[in-house]
Amino acid sequence: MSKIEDIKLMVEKGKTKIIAQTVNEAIIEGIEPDKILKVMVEAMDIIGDKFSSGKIFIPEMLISAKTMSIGVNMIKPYLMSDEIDSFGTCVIGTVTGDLHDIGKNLVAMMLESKGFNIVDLGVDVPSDKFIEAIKKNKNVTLVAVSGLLSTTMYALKESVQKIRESGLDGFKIIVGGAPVTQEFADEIGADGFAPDAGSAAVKAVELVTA
Ligand code: B1M
Repeated sequence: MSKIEDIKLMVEKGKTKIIAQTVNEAIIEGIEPDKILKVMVEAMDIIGDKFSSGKIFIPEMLISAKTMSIGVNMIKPYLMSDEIDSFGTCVIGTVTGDLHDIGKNLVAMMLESKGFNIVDLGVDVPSDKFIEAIKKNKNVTLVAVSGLLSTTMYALKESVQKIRESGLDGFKIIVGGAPVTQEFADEIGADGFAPDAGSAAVKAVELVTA
């Protein structure tokens, strides 16, 4: 089995102890970090499908998520670019009621690589915490809100609404996450939407430089 297939299987099986070494070996062999990220995301999709069909349960999902996070940390230095433009501060978090953070972490990483200073509020973030962070931090140009569950899409809507109602300005709001679409982002009044971490970074720069 090839190294890349090994990595996919390790994320799927939750091999937390050996993933770092295998990813490192893959990088040394010259496998593109983008390719490593791609197979890890594919493994998480398999995990999601297995969960949906009752073949695995929460603990297995958690251990796969932990394995992927270790793998992402290993490739992080290779995904970061040397761009030095500063686009100000981005306040980022996953909405209230939602504990998924891998996608949000990837978005934060890509934004940082573009030159945003990142204030990561973590997961399960209520709208008032976003507002507090916008007030507390200097030069907030972007607020990035992630939501992974259909049931937390309402929280995304509420977050955008509450941030707008706070009367604070000078920043753009970008939303994303598996159930989110451009149509939904428009409907809830977000300034931007992106389907994945790479395009989120491109969209973010476009929004703050418009
Ligand atoms: Co959960 N979970 N989970 N889970 N989980 C999903 C999302 C699910 C699709 C699985 C399934 O049933 N097939 C399903 C949601 C169904 C739905 O609502 N439509 C689901 C469910 C149901 C649940 C629970 C409700 C299960 C339960 O308790 N019965 C529960 C909810 C807990 C809660 O949040 N309150 C739950 C719990 C968990 C764990 C905690 C066990 C764990 C998360 C651990 C962690 O994140 N640290 C987990 C996991 C691992 C998953 C799957 C398997 C993987 C998620 C992931 O990390 N994907 C997931 C199935 C799947 O995704 N196929 C699933 C990889 C990641 C890179 O992709 O997060 O989509 P993603 O991020 C992408 C894009 O969406 C986008 O860019 C990212 C990278 O390209 N993106 C943005 C994300 N945020 C963005 C923000 C942007 C722009 C783009 O701008 C701001």
